[in-house]
Amino acid sequence: MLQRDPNAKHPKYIYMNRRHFLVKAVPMAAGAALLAACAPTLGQVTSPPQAPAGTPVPTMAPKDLPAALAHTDAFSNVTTDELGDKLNTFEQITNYNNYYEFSTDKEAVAPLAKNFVTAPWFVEVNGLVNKPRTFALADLYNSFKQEEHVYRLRCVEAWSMVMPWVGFPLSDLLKMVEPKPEAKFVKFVTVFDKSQMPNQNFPILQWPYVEGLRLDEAMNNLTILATGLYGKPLTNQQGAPIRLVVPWKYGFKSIKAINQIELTDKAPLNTWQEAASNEYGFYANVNPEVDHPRWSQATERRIGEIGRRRSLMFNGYEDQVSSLYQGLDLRANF
Ligand SMILES: Nc1nc2c(c(=O)[nH]1)N[C@H]1C(S)=C(S)[C@@H](COP(=O)(O)O)O[C@H]1N2
Ligand SMILES: [Mo]
Repeated sequence: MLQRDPNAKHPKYIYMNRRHFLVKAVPMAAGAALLAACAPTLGQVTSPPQAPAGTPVPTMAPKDLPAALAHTDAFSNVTTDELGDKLNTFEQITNYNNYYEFSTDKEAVAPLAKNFVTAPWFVEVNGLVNKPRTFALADLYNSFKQEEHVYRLRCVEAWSMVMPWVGFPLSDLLKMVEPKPEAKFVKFVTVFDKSQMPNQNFPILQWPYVEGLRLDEAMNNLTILATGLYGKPLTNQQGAPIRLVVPWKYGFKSIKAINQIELTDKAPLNTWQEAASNEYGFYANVNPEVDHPRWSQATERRIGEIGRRRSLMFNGYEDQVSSLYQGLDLRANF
């Protein structure tokens, strides 16, 4: 399995698990089949949702986001977050990315994702809802008010940035599809497109990338679907055309390039949990008191700063989210 190494510029691959070792050793097509066979819960191969028959092809391309934002306060020219921390620059944010579908080298993601085609794009929302619906990107731009949300992003590898996202509360979308009473979790899936995402041809992680939230976490005001950054449409390396941002959780929860959202009654097995369940859990709340088995989570490196700063409980969003976890053992539910 792939192990993260927070100190390495180029992460190391350490194959410790026999199943993954075998997968790596066999030819690609067979490897993919073996992976699917070994993991029936996640092995289901999905292709990008197509437009339902009769749906007009959307005319709005990602470059038209600025038009959709014309009547909103898309970028307010703020320079800090609510704690007074300076925003990271557009250049910093878009040239240091975790996006394993393209590369495990953070600085190689941007050039490799440059030509990723994001139009047309559809997001299928289904599962335990009264009104399942496939949204074209233009529907998502136009149906929901796009606003600026300045959030800190804290990676599980102990680096962080401050980012001015553009997006809308996930709760707006969920209310529209009407979750059924049995719905307790939300599962998110990244597009599966081996022709465009080179590493999806290799068993580095289990593809497509999957994430999950409890429904109440998904409904929290802080949880957004992001469509832009610094008042512009998302760049490909940031997860264009639409990605999740959950600022009080480690960055791996903020799944990129989403094309499926499913309401479920069981906690989805997220990709990093599947890769190493002793190291990455379902909750992944930022918690300086619970270390990663291989490194401390007490401090972090803010990109652009010298030295380290102390990490904050729930990444500094304790007031807004601690009530979600009342009575939960945060050490056991890491
Ligand atoms: N599909 C997908 N989503 C992903 C990842 C990934 O590899 N694939 N990496 C995650 C991790 S570990 C982090 S820290 C954030 C990084 O987001 P950024 O590149 O916009 O800073 O994206 C998350 N979302
Ligand atoms: Mo991360």
